[in-house]
Amino acid sequence: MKQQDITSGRVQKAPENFLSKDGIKTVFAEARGGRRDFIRSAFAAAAAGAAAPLAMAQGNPVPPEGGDPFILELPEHAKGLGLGVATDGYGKPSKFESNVQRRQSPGLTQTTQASVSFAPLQSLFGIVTPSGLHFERHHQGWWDIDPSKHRFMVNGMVKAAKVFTMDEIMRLPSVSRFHFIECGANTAAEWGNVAVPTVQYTHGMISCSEFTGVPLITLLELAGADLKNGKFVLAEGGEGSSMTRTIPMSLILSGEVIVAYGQNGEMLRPENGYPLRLVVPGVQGVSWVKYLRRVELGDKPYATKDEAIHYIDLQPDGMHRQYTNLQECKSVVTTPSGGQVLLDKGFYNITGLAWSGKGKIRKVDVSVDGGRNWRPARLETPVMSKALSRFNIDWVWDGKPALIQSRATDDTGFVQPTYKQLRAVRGTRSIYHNNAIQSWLVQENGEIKNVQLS
Ligand SMILES: Nc1nc2c(c(=O)[nH]1)N[C@H]1C(S)=C(S)[C@@H](COP(=O)(O)O)O[C@H]1N2
Ligand SMILES: [Mo]
Repeated sequence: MKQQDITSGRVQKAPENFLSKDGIKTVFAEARGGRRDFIRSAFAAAAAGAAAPLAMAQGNPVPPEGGDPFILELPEHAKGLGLGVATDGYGKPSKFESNVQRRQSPGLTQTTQASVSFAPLQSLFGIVTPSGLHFERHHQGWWDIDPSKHRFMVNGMVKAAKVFTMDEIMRLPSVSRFHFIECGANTAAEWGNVAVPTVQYTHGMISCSEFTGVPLITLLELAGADLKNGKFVLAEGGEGSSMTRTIPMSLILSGEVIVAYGQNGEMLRPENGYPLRLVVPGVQGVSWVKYLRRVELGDKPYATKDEAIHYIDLQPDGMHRQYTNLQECKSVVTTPSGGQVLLDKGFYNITGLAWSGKGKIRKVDVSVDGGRNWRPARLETPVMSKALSRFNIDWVWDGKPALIQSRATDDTGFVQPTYKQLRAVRGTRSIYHNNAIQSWLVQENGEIKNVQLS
């Protein structure tokens, strides 16, 4: 049976019971008043709580009436002996976090061997995607390749073709850098209309890691590459998908393109290309060739299948745009977001992610009234080039319907467009490269829905 691909853009309605079944519903702690009140009452509660176990330890087991037993009574873990060190040697998340998972989108036909999994953005903090939650996109399945048998070849316009073992690559000077990777098809289904209910499925084909490896320029130089006449590099993956992409030399000469073996302090995960993948900062995911086995230096673009017929954008005039390289400036509020529920009026931290394939995020504005008024969010530091940036902003919900949006601006001055602005330029028949402003509707009952404003 042919696997349904994200690229078809066909969508299904999410099953009615989808949210609760999926364990996505997030419930917020009750909090009243503004930020200062909120913080003050939080401190007061903590101070009251701190005294209690001491009092109990001194032989006063009677909790004051109405007190919270979870702070007043000594729990099992305060009395017994905890576990010894984990014997399997590799730590796992708490069992109470088992709903934080990569998932198949309900907007795509469900298959037994799925080819896309989405990262649970609604559950993540900061900018680093834990490696086990990194989104996945496999054109021909994934493999766990024996690194001792993996080879990397540089050929084409070079003095002599050169083959590297992993050991040879890993003794070369390395760099470590934080970058996002976004599939060109991220947010694809939303071109038509609202397609999926949660941020995991609207935006979950993005992840951010610290990658470690050798700049591709170093490996080209070692092979005696003709850097004057070589204009493009063909990158080729080692598994059966014939994943080949053209990378312009301009990106490689800057030293930004990395032949990476490391991800978040350890070797790449097999799903993400172990033992070697290309890191092409700012460029759509498809160019980040996994299981990288060869680069060829040439003097013109290669027009491979994945750039001639895939990852192209049908323009309003009927022409196709090919070789879309940079992922343009984009952002999304990850909490509160679709599928979550606000339990009560009062203070909430609105948080989200912003990124640009062209460089750093300069600012993120947030609106809670569908774009009529905007306030600048706080950007967490450091703000890094072609990496995710985390933003936060205070909000006091008055219990009335609210439309939450974020709008990012990058350091080139590019401002993330509305759907109206994007469609005015790109038309409506695109699949890839949707960077429009996302809207979340907070309803009076606290439930949050994915909506599009026309
Ligand atoms: N060899 C190989 N490289 C590949 C792919 C693939 O299927 N095979 N998929 C590409 C696509 S379309 C994307 S979006 C990213 C996904 O990387 P990830 O699975 O690590 O998230 O890898 C790219 N590199
Ligand atoms: Mo992709």
